[in-house]
This record gives sequence, C-alpha cells and structure tokens, in this order.
Amino acid sequence: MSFEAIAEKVRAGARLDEADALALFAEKDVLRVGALANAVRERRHGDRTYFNKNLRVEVTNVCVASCLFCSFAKLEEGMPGAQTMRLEEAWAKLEERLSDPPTEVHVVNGLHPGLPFSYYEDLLRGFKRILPSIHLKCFTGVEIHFFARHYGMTYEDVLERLRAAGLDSLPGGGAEIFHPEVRQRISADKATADEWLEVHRVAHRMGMRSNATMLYGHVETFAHRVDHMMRLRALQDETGGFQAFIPLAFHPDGNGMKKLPAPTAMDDLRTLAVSRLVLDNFDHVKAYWVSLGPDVAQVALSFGADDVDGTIVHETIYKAAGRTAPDALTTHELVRLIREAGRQPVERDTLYGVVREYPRADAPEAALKPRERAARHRLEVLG
Ligand code: V47
Repeated sequence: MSFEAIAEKVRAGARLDEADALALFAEKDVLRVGALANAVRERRHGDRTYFNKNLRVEVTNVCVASCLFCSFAKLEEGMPGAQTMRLEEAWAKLEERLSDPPTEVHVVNGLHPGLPFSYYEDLLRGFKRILPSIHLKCFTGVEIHFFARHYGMTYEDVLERLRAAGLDSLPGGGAEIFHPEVRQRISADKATADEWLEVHRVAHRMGMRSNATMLYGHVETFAHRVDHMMRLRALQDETGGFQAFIPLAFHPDGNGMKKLPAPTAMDDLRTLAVSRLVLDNFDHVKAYWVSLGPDVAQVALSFGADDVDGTIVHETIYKAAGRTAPDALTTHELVRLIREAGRQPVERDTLYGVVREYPRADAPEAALKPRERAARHRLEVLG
C-alpha cells in the first residue's frame, strides 16, 4: 500500500495492519512518517506532554538469567560487581528525596535465586511506611513469572501478596522482542512471550495497570518489531490495562552484543512514530530520555511521543550499558526540554492524574532577551 493510502487510513481512524506497519518502517522519508504520528499524537493529547517525579531503585543485580543484551546482571552473589541492597539501603533512597518527594518508585531487579519472598514484601511495605502516598510501580512481568516459579505460586497469588504489601502497578520491562526467533537468541532462559503477556493479562484482570516495552536495534528485523506491537495491541484489545508503550533503544557497551552498533536517532524516531500509528489502543507512547538521550527524546515529542518518563535520579541498567545521558534530570530541566519542543509540560502521577500543569512557552528561550530569560528561570526555580 502507498504511503498516501496508509495516511488516508490513519486520517479516517482505521486500524493499520502488519503490511502497513512494515511499509512505514520501509518508507524512505522518515519525516513523513513522523508527521503522521504527530497528527495522531496531537489528536489525542494536543500539546500536552507528560512527565513525573520518580525514583528508580534496582535493589539487586544478581540474576539467574543470561540475556545477551544485559550489562547489569551478575550471575551469583559474591561475583565482582554483584550487589544486593539491604532493605534499609533501598528505603534510604526514598528517605533522601523527602524534601521534594517523588510520586513514584520504579523498581526493576535481577532474578535473584537466594532471597525469601518476604524480602520483596518488606521492601514495598517499607516504602509505603516512609511515604504512604507513594505509587509503587515494581517488578517486570519477567520478575513476577520468576517469583511464581521460584516460590511455587500462581501469578495471581504473587500479585495478590505483593499488592497486599503495597504494589500498585507493573512497569513494562522484560518484554524485549516477543518473536521466538529473536527471544531464543537474546533471552532464552526467562519468561517467554506468552508468559510475559499472561502476567500482564492477570494483572489487568485484577485491576492493576501496567506498561509495555520493546527493546529494539540489535538482531531483530522490522518484521519482529511489528509482530511485537501486534501482540501487545491484541492483549490491549482484550484487557485495556496498558497505559504506555515504551520503545527502548539498545545500548551495546559491556554485554553479549557489544559488537553491534546502537540504533541511530532516525531509527529511534521512526520506531516511536510507527508505534504511535500501530498501537491505536494505547493512550501513551513514551520517549524514555535515559535510553534516547534528552536531545532525541525532545525531538521525539514531534514524532508521536507524549511522555518523557521522569526525573529518575538513580538508574543503573543503562549506566552499565554505556549510556551518555545524565543520571537525573530536575523537574526544571524536564519542563524546559518539553517547552522548548513547543509543548505544554504536565506533571502527572503514575496513573496519569494531573499533578501540575505548566504553561506552554510563548517563545523559545533563546528568543528572549537575557533579562526576560533570567526572570523566567527565577520564577521556575521558585516554582
Ligand atoms: O527490561 C536492559 C532494558 C529494561 C539494556 O514501565 C536494555 O514506565 C537497552 O523496562 N540496552 C528495564 N535496554 C527498563 C524498563 C523501563 C524503562 C522506563 C520506563 C518503564 C516503564 C520501563 O531495560 C529491561 C530491558 O528491556 N535493557 N539492558 C541495554 N543494554
């Protein structure tokens, strides 16, 4: 099908099929694809661009899985670089932030074979004790599957027990690429695609929301990416429980695919745009600035993305894989990044409730006279 015919489908609100998605990946003019995705993004959200004040905590990098793309995991406790936080250390990460508290703690871990299940329950209870209003977005579908197998429970039992301890929603990690041709090569010894999807199906049935990711830019083809999106779209049709889709750009340093180059900015932008167009039943597409870098994330706000994730502060998975993006962005920096993209910053909570709406910038900062610029900064710093 021609680009024009696909664009016509999008304008009419019709659903794209696999062939359309592949044609968009093959389209030479990425700006055309981006403009189409941008139209969908603006139809849904106008200029509104979401971020949150969040804190990332990775309590253990000990992991029995051996994913080819991972630079973070250590196979066993006691190996150089292996780290498991004492609960007090994990809680301290939140305590340190109480003067300007986050609204979310996002936890992703390795699959540790030696911890009792109560460690995870206590972890959640401790965060809630410190800050009862905090939203706990913790443990990927892969971790939930591991807990079920390792501690001999059903997905439902695991999720019920964690929810009783304070779990509010699931992050989107661990999805990687669903297609077995790729999954077998890059992460054969953890939850399969069907298992990952089933964990999210069960969570949604229990009324829990979740996100979905896709790790791209390594050994997969465009067809594998499209297959991945189609499986997510099908589950979303069934449950409606996903909030955001987050394409994750592969970082090659220090892992089993270190000879591969990282995806380029154009691939990043195209992938975001195609996902906005294909995932017509997802409310949000996130440009995760840690993986894209703040610069590409900013441009992505005109290629279909309406969210940039949050302030983060403490992230080690991409750090181990050679990210050049900073450790954290302040609220002020995120607001500036969004405004300079011509968008309206909206601080949200994890479930997309509005925390604070910022005005849209009337002019790029560089166009302001130095005195005006200084005044604007003073106002923003003062909040
Ligand atoms: O599951 C690991 C990925 C994920 C590498 O739900 C890598 O809001 C690139 O899932 N290069 C964890 N990616 C992060 C994650 C996430 C991030 C932001 C927001 C949300 C959300 C979820 O990071 C892992 C894996 O797919 N990852 N190693 C690497 N070398």
